[in-house]
Amino acid sequence: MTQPSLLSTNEVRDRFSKAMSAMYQAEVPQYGTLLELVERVNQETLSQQPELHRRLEAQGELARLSVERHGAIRVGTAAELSMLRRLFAVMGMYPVGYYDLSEAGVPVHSTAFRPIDDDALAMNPFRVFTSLLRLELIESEALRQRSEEILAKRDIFTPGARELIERHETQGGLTSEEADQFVNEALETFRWHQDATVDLETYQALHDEHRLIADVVCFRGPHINHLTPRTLDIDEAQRRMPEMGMNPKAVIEGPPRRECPILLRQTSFKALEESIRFAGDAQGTHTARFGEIEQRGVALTPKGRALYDQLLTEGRKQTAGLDNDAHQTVMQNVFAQFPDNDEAMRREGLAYFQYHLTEKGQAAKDVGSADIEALIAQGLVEAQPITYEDFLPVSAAGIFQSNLGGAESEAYAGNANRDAFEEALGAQVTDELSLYAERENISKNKVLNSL
Ligand code: OOG
Ligand code: NI
Repeated sequence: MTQPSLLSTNEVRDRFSKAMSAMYQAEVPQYGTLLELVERVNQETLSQQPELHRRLEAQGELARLSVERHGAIRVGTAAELSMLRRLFAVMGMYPVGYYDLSEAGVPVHSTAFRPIDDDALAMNPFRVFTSLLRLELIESEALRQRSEEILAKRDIFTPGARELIERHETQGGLTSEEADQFVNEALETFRWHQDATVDLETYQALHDEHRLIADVVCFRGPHINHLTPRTLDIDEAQRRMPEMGMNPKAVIEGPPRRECPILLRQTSFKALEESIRFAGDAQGTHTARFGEIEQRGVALTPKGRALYDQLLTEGRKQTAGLDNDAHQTVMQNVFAQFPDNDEAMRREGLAYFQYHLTEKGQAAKDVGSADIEALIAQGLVEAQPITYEDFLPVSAAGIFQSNLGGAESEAYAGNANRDAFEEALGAQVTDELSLYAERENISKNKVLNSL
């Protein structure tokens, strides 16, 4: 008998991310409006900036632009987190990076499940920012216990999803038909539930401790709380949000607008108030789901990141309470210290680049030089910025806060615990910086070997 042919994990992820987007558009119609806005702004930006168009096309970024998005979920137990790790592996998504949000007053720590290889990222870079609630940080012993009991009773995965995850693991993949079943079953985990699993009183008690605790503990599953398309001009998209009926958060998070974008800029429309039926039939509301947009730039080296963190801290001291325009002006002044051209960032070792042969380089043979700078100067080699594929803890905290409606609180600060997170996950998280460094090195060696 011939072996059934197995689908690539990239294909499974692509199907899943599209199904997830369709589900979220049906659940949160404003997300559909946001996609329209981003699509329109992206088309306009590309036609106004032919050079950007050319560069994105050459880097293979254009093809993925319309499918590119990230989502976020929050779970309550180690068992849920480690099963999610296995679920995401079916789609070629692996835990990258450790984010401590306790620093910003949110009692969670997080990772991003995402593809890693160049090919996988080029096809569909779908990422899911995944947070684990840290019950150990909750002050009230009674509430902590109550939360643990409630969480112990739920299973956020369907039996079908569990079975197909195991099949993927033993078979080394899924057939096309199994993949479609998997997408349907896995989607159930991320679906919104209008019915809470607890009564209104319990919800209120948890909510009063921290809104996020109620969000994680009181429902059958970790509903996807936002999906985020990638825009090429976040300032323009933010400006137009109100025209299209969306209420944007006060400021765009991250670095200011630049000629050569770095890392990640993000903004969101505020979470919607949704009606909920609580156990015992009481009606109430819950606010959790929102929409976000992001603009991505080049990944920074540890040196670049240190400079970013330093300037961000300086900027934040001056921006408290400012509106977006004033906030961006302050940030632009502060970030004037960060070189704003690719060449300078590369030479100063601030950002990661991928090296390619130019057409001239492809025609050249046995150049016999191992000096990348000389090869660039001769027009044989070109360096292209590597896009940042990860997240930023301070920005993530800003996104959390604007949607939790709370002021920042220091109650949980200083509690990074990567070991505990990895133990819950059942695996180590990959260090994101080592991935960029590796991609840069591989491309450099490939270019040098071929000349
Ligand atoms: C996650 C917030 C973080 C981002 O883009 O930084 C995030 C959450 O609210 O669960 O998605
Ligand atoms: Ni997000």
